[in-house]
Amino acid sequence: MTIRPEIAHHLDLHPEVAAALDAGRPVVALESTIISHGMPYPQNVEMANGVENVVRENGATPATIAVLGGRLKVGLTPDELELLATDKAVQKISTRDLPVTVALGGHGATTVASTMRIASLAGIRVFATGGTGGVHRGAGQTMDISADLTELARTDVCVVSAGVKSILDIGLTLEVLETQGVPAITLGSGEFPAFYSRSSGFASPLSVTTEAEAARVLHAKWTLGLSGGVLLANPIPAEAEIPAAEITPHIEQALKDMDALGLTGKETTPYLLGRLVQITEGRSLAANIALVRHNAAVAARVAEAFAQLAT
Ligand code: PSU
Ligand code: MN
Repeated sequence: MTIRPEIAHHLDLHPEVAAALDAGRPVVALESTIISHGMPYPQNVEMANGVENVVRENGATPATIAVLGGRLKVGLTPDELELLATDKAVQKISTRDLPVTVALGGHGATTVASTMRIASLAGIRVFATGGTGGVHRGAGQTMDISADLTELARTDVCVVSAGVKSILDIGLTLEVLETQGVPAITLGSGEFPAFYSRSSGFASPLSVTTEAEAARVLHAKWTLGLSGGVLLANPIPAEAEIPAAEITPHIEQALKDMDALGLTGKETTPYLLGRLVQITEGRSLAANIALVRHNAAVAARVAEAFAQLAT
C-alpha cells in the first residue's frame, strides 16, 4: 500500500514496521490507552513490552500506536513506551481528539477507535487490545456509546479483544454491532466472552474455530467490498479468568462508587478499571494482562494467515 503524501506528512513509521509492511510480512497494531490510562505503573510498561514480545514470538512485527508531539507514531521505542506509562500529560484520545492533538503538538494515548484509524492509515489490518468499548449501562439516558463501535463500522481493521467488559451493557453492544454490519465473531466458543470472564450469558452472533478461518473471513469481507472492521472475540484463558459470579458484585460496587463521584464520559472506563484493581486486590490486573497477551498471540497468527491470503 502506498501512503498518501498528506498522511505520510503526519506519520512516523518505525523502520522495523515499515520494512515488514513493505515486504508484506504480518504486522499487529497495539493501542496505548491501555498503557497510559488502563493499568498502574510499572505493570503498564511491563505489559506493553511483554505484549510486543508475544507478537514477535508468534511471527509478526508489533506496532504500538500513539500520538507524540503531534506526530502519529506507528511502532515505538522503549523510551516512548516508558513515557506513555509515566507522563501525566498524556491524554486519552479517541477519533474526535486526533486533529486537536496533531494540530497542537500534544501527546495522546490512543483508544481502540483512534488506534484503528491510524493503523488503517499505515496499512495495518490486524490489531490486538484488551477489551473494546461498547454501550455503557444506562446509555438510554447518558448516550454514552464508545466511539470504538463507530470506528468498527467504518475502518477496515480486525480488532482482537477478550470481548466486551461487563462494566458495559453487552447485549446492547451486540445489537449496535449488528446494526452497523460489524461481524462479532468468537474464536473457539459459541458464547461471547465478557473480558474478565469466559462467559457472558450471551450467545456469540458468529464463531470460528481457528485463526486461519478468521483470516479467511477478513479476506472474504474485504474482497467483497464490505468495508469496516471485524470484532474477533477471544475468551480469556481459563486459568486466568475471574468467573462471572465472582466479578459481577465487584463491578456493581465500582459502578456505584463511580456514580457517587459523578464521573462521566471518557473518565469512566479508566476509573472503573482502576477501582476494580483496588477492589480485587490486583486480581483484575493479572487477568487483564493475561488476556491482552493471549489476544496478541492470536492476532499475530491471524495476521500471519491473512498475509498468506493477501499475497
Ligand atoms: N481494554 C483494556 N484496557 C483499556 C481499554 C481497553 O484492557 O484501557 C481502553 C481502550 O482503549 C478502549 C477504551 O478503546 O478503553 C474505551 O474507552 P471508552 O469507553 O471511553 O470509549
Ligand atoms: Mn464513552
